[in-house]
Amino acid sequence: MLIRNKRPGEILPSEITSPEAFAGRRQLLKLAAASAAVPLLSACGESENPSAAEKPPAVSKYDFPEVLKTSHGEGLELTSYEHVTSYNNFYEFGTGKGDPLENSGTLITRPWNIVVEGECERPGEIGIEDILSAIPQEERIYRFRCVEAWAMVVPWVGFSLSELLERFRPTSKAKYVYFETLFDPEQMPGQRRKVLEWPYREGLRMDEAMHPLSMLVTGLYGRELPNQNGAPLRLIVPWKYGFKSIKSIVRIRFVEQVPETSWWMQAPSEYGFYANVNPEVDHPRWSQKTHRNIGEGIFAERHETLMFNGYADEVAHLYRGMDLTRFF
Ligand SMILES: Nc1nc2c(c(=O)[nH]1)N[C@H]1C(S)=C(S)[C@@H](COP(=O)(O)O)O[C@H]1N2
Ligand SMILES: [Mo]
Repeated sequence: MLIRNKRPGEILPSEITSPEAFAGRRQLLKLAAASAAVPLLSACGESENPSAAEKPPAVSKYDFPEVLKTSHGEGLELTSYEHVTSYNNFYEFGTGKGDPLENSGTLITRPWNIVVEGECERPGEIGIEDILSAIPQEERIYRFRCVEAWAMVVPWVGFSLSELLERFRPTSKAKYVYFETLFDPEQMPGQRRKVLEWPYREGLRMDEAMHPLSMLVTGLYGRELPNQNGAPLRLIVPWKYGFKSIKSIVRIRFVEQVPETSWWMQAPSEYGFYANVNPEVDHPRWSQKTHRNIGEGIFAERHETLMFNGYADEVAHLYRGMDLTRFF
């Protein structure tokens, strides 16, 4: 059974997975298995290619050779795989940008279950393997902008958050969605020190969560999501600062009241609940008008940051009438 609901049998696998999706997934696994042999053959040719080190690792069972590619992000220059996976914020593995790559090998991502609870008709639990087989994966090139004024352009693999949430039938009382990262100081050595209140917590207003651009991510560059980027499942909300994009999610809760979220709790004058990318509202300690792209070097020309990170046409209506200097 794909979703282990509290009332067994309420959602049948056939209800949530089309036969096409099942067949498609099997096809993907076959393709992945076939290409798993390729690295052996091509390994000898690798020395001819000086950029080999910048390439993603060999295909694994969880890679996505056949994702549907959306037209989003066309014309944007991608940040290299190497930069996306080596310059990270993931305080569970240390506060330095290189720490997550170095320290996240201890995170065990299979099996991995996500509890979905709160104001919904069908609370339950779902495993990452069931998510991968039941929900078609897409590649979407999104800009990603950290509140620290650096940015990346990444070909994320995943699906709209709404696809998962709808399966649990949120009620009309569900005004916000709350997310939690795994808490396990054995696997996440950064949690042995209280640099943040663990577990890492985030939240979205319900209409933000149901917006098609809000994405649950399972991979990048067509490959399984590396641990340092939030394996096996993380959020990406492309019009918000990066801290909203919570990694390694184990709990999702529909709630009536605005939830407490990690950086907002930590420093409410610096990090708001909304955290929409907004060049007009500066962080109290630095400007948000421009950013640099990771990989271009610290002396490269800075780029002008766009309202809602360039996604204003899609999302500005969510905030009509709101004072965005107050609700930052
Ligand atoms: N659990 C958890 N999620 C997190 C963080 C974190 O420290 N812990 N850092 C956030 C911040 S500040 C940013 S900018 C992004 C970084 O994502 P990336 O490393 O994939 O670029 O993850 C966000 N999600
Ligand atoms: Mo960030």
